[in-house]
Amino acid sequence: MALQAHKSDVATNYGDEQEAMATYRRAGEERAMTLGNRGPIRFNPDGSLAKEILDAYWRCGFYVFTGVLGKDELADIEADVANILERAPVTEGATVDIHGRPAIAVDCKAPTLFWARPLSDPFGGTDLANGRHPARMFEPRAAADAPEKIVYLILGSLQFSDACLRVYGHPDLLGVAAAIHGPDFTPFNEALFIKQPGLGSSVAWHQDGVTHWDSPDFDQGSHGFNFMAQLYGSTSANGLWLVPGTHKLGKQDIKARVASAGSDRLPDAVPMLCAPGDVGISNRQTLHGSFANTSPDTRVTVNFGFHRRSSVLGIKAGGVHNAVATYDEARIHERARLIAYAIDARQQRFPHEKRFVYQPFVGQEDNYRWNAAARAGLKDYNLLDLSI
Ligand SMILES: O=C(O)CCC(=O)C(=O)O
Repeated sequence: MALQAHKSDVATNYGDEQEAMATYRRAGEERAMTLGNRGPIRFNPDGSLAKEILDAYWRCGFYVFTGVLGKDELADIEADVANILERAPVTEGATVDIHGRPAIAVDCKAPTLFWARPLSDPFGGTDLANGRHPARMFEPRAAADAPEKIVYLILGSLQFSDACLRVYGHPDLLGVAAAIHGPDFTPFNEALFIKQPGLGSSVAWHQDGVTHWDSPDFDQGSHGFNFMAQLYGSTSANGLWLVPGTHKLGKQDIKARVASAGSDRLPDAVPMLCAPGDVGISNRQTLHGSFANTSPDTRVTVNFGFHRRSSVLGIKAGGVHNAVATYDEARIHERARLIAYAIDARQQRFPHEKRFVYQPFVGQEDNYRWNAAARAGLKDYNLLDLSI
């Protein structure tokens, strides 16, 4: 499977819903631009994150940081994603890639490659992932010559891409994580979402998080956030949509929202609009989803999340991304070594950039130098994802 050119002239559209979708997208784009939740990452002289950014993030449940990744870094990511897709099994269940070589990830124990029929909704209305995607999305018809199945999601993605690992170690993004979750923030998981033109499947409306909804100390930050770095940008047609403010409201009745809308076009949702190199941040409790990509534009999202330590330490969790376990300090530290490696990998590639100081690993940096042995040690690292 190859990464399609950034722009393609796909001949798909949204079928019977084409007109309604076009109107919905235009209205959503207008609403998105009035929210006041986008701009460059800005820190105060004392290193704290600009208050307007924090306020807007907590008000809306998401924010778009503009211009975070430069051209060189985007080129690195593009090359890695193309390489991953070229090394993917030629079809689901195959053990070789398109060139007959042993395919990537077939020997992984942890979940990695997720396949779906082109333009389908693989999760909506199923019990998968704790049944958290209760309503099915509209499934437009794919072109007759489309492949039977495509890879649309890759978990444990840092073991396959140094470029994604380096994004994970970005000093300003880690600074944002520390501002939101405190300096001892912890990892969640990492993924690549790949929405190819005329193929990319939908992600049905959902809220992430399984553990804290009924907790007595539940609050708007209980389940952490995801960064969403955009290789080619994201549009109202291929990008994530979110319902602002829902991260504060507890578990939403998604079926009822869809029923009252009369379709999967939730009326108060807005798209996360990004240029190449922009990085969205989305509170995992915010109601969100994305539509099948019938547009000519590819979306590749380098997705990675963080938690505050108190949301994971001592918590019995799992079942969505890996085995059920109670998370102790040792488990968190072992999983957080990815942050230490990422910081070092980034420093090697961008030596003039300020190196982020990750508080839980201060003094241990020499044990986490990025090299071939460290890379080999990342195999199946996502068995330890902190999945709350
Ligand atoms: O990027 C997408 O389309 C879906 C992302 C998502 O659902 C998530 O990160 O939880």
